[in-house]
Amino acid sequence: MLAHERSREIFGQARELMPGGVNSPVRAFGAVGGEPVVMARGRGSHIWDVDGNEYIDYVGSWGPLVLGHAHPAVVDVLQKAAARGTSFGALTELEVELARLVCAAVPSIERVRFVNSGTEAAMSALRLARAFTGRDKILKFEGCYHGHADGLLARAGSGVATLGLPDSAGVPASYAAETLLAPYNDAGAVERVFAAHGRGIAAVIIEPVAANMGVVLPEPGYLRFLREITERHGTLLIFDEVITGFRLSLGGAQMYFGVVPDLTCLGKIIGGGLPVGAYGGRADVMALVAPEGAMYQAGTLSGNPMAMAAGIVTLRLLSNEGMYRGLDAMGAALAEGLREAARQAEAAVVVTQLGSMLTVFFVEEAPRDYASAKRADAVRYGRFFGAMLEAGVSLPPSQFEAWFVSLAHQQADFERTLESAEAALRA
Ligand code: KE4
Repeated sequence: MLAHERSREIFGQARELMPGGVNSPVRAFGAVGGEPVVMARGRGSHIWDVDGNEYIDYVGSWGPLVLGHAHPAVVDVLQKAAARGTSFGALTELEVELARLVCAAVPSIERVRFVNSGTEAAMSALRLARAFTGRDKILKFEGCYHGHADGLLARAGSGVATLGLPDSAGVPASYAAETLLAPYNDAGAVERVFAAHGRGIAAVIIEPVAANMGVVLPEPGYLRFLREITERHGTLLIFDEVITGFRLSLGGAQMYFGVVPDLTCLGKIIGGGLPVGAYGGRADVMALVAPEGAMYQAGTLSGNPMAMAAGIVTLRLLSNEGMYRGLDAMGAALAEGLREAARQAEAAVVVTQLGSMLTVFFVEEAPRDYASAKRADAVRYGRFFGAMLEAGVSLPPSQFEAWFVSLAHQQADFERTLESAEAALRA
């Protein structure tokens, strides 16, 4: 058994000071049982907890660390940026540089605004869509998570799904009433929503590859269908690429699938591990954003030099030839290895994977939406999680999240992961 005395001591203090002892619910291990492990440092594909235990890490800070922990180039630019001053509340050249990289890479983005989280990006994109169309309703999909803005917590994924919360307390019914819902991958349901509300829908927002109910892929033609039905109704299509942006390709899921939305939300990777978010898209839509237009959105640390510097070096490294081929190959090999481990252990699991993100579902067949994902046996996932942690492999503490492979992961990591997975699945 790994020693966790120091973790236990620190978590005890944390619980007295912060709700659940954490600053984001999923970190509390509520869905997998036991007490959270307190982490101390990371390097490459490995992290160490406060008791000195070492883990192969597949959480990757929930997506940002596609280069791995403490990448030397990222640490170097951050040290230099900090020494020049961490924030000015004024335009800096770094914002221009990161904006140029984002606009050049993401097909839908002609103009971009940086904010400090994915939540802010999605919240602002929806306000912008309402400003542009003059309409109030939005359509989101069950099991998708777009951050914790009031109107977006209806049957959300991620921590809301993990904790089995119906939605969130504190959201006025009037806000929730403006949010329409449909199951993922169900074109008929979307047709019916538009038949009932068509001209009143400002935006459809979707994770083009769902990752907050576990990784669930869009069925062939589904994204194209959403592009067409929104165009027909003058509704804006918003891709929430906070996870998939710069994860699935330099142009995200929209480049991978060849479907271009009107607006895109970004986060995670573009900040290189620092707090960041962004929303961007058609120039005529972005022209409504203050101070150019009448849709207000602001932020003290928006575009701050530290996040910009880390984002720039990260995107530059990702734009090198072969980076995504490498990430995709590792993701596919790990997924196939996990399927083989499950066959050897005669365990009923399904591994869904795209690029360097995957989920091990404790179900009989691959989920296609939230209802089918929720059939997964979260208790068995919890036991699997605990056995893997004990073996020195850190997985997301929820059945409804994604594993992330980074460019820092090595063959030795995968071998140890697969051995541990077969043993854990046998048990
Ligand atoms: P943040 O506000 O957490 O930066 O981004 C919200 C968000 C928006 N859109 C998508 C598709 C997201 O996945 C997220 C945040 N993801 C979760 C886990 N999948 C962050 C982890 C957490 O909540 O602790």
